[in-house]
Amino acid sequence: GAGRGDTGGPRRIIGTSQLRKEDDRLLRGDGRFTDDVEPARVLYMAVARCPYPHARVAHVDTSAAAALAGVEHVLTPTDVRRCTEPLTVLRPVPGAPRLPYYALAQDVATHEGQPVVSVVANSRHVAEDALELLDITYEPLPHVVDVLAALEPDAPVLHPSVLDSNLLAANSDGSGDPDSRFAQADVVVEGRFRINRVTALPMETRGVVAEWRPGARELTVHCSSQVPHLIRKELAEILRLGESEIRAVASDVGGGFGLKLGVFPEDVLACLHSIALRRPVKWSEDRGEHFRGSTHARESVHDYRIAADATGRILAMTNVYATDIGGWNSPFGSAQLSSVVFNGPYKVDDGYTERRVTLTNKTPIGAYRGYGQPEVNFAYERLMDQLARRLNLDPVELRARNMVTSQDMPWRNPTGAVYDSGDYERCLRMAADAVDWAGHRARGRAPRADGRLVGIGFSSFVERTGYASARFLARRGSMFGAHESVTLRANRSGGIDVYTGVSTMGQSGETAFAQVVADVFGTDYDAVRVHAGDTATSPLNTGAFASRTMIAASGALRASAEQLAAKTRRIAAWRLDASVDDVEIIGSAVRVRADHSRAVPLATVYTTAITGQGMPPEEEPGLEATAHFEPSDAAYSFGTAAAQVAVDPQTGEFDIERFVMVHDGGTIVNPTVVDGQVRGGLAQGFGAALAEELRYDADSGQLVNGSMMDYFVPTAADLPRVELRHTTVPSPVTPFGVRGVGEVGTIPPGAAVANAVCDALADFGVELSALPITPEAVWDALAGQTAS
Ligand code: SMO
Repeated sequence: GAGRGDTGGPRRIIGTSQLRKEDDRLLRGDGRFTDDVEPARVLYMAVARCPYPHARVAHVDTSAAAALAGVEHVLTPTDVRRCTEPLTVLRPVPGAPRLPYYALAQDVATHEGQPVVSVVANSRHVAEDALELLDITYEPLPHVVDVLAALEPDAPVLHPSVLDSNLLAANSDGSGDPDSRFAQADVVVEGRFRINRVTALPMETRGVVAEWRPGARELTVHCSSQVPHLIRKELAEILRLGESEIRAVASDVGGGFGLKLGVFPEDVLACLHSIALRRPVKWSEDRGEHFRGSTHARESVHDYRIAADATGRILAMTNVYATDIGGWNSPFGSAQLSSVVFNGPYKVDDGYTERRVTLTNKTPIGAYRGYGQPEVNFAYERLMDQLARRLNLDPVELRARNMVTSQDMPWRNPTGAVYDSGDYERCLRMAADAVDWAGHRARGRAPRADGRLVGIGFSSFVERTGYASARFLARRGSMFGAHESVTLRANRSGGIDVYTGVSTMGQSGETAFAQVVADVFGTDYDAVRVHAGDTATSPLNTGAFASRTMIAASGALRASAEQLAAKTRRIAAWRLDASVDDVEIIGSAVRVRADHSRAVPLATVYTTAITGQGMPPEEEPGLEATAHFEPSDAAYSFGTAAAQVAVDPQTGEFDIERFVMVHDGGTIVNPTVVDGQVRGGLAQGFGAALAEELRYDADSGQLVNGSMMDYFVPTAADLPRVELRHTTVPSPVTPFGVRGVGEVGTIPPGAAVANAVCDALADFGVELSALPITPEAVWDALAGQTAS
């Protein structure tokens, strides 16, 4: 509500820790997630999935299932082929052919968990019982689940009608003359780094409620998505409908993390059932389905090299890698940033990356918080420590010597990424001071009384956040652009309603958007209400990913708030018989600057505009503004994390005793929210660094740990305490100087912890090169090594 008293002077709301607007409803259980949507006459869908990693679907007989009491409809591969187009990819891998990926497997399924038949019944139980009555004949085919084995000439080929190997696409990028720099180098460090397959594991699994009203020709699709406007466009294409016939709504989203980008098979199936039945159809993914049917992340094998001179100056860097995409091109393509920022925060002029996007008989890999950056950070930061050891240099000094400096920026890396601004070395020094790096070096490597060895490791990083379509997307076949948009609408209670297509998935958009509007407009934070995630009410936008929301949306929020404020002041000035330049908006009123007794409540101004009664003669009625904004480029968040560990060299067990994260996200809109975003990302980063790994059995091709019993995700009790510090160098390429903060926490934990363990065990010559870093992995690395 609005109507607050005057607070007596201009104040900034940007930069303050306002309480989150989302929390009241979430803490009271009043959130509205997809599974909370329960329309009258709704029916429930269940999906039969291929149990093999690779199989011909030879025969499908649905008659017994269809005959079960309570079953209303069954869809077969043939039905889907007849009435849909293949699933679209929001961000195609450059050079990749389009695969015939339909919502139900056609002829051949290429991973365990791929949907084959779907059934709708009057309850989920009946629908699942019907799955048992399906008669599906599978002819298992040879499979390959290892990303390097999939590239061997004798590997079974997944999509022979389109490709004669499993190489979906090869992409290379770079500049300079790295080969001759390697030839001239005093020292070269290199290694093969294996990155584990993990899952984003949102608390809310995927889900969809589709409701087709034939008379209205309107398909309403509630879904748990980061990108409702893109879902609408994709569904229109896949279902052969017009966009105006589809309304996509994402209310509360219980975590997205990149997984909830794009249309998945079940979204299409629920829509098809609803269109056929003329009744609402609902599907809620269970956790077992989630592990097999929702995209996985990260898995890749990197061959990295760094060339340096005798002083430790980096001469060249290369990253040649195979990245697993699973059985199909996923809804969001493959993570791109392992190539784009392969050099991290270091000044490398000569370098290249070469990526081989590889098909395997596993669940497709899609986007996940970090989008390729945790992977390469692990590799280049492990190599920086190895380079320091080879040259007998302090790893902190080696890093500092090679970092891009604020004088260098804007600085273009070998793939064309332009680092905007920042003081990378300052974050490194702050982290080193925080963990008393100098004291640690001086103390040497003597074990503690309990025999444990103490190590400290660093990870310096950049995170590419946001992007501009001109620089990043042009000519790459992307189905989206780079802009954000909002509509602001004044209401007669004296408040402002904000409409955005960015859904609410934990990133606090409602809070931050309201802060920017209140700040720019001059009204109270409580007077601004944000309505998120409905394509029917919001202007066409892009969505929440790439840590981009504030970078792009704050420009639209500022422009629309300025427009709305200008008209508000014109109307108020006319009513107050004052000049526009002499009035200001403060809190819930507009007043004359020189005489605060001459004021008019905002509710009165808004009512004037909405009724058109008492308006200045030249003004049109209405008080509403829509603005679109595209940032000029990406902004790079940066920082350094430092981990202190104590390792038992007898067992490989280790404790993370301290973890310091020094981070720069530019101008901070809400300090509490930024802390929460960084800590949340770190929690996922620790999970992937220390424990999480989706394992497939090579012989059977089965996912062996696809349940919450077997896939270890850390809880708060399992995580180290994080000491978080911020610097705030404003970005010159974004509104207000903001940088993205959504994904940054996932990047440094793996390298920082691995470097700390290797520091502790330096006398044993241990070099870790795979994630996750488990006690067993440390013990394996110790085996056969003896202290020097
Ligand atoms: S992987 Mo993020 O949602 O761009």
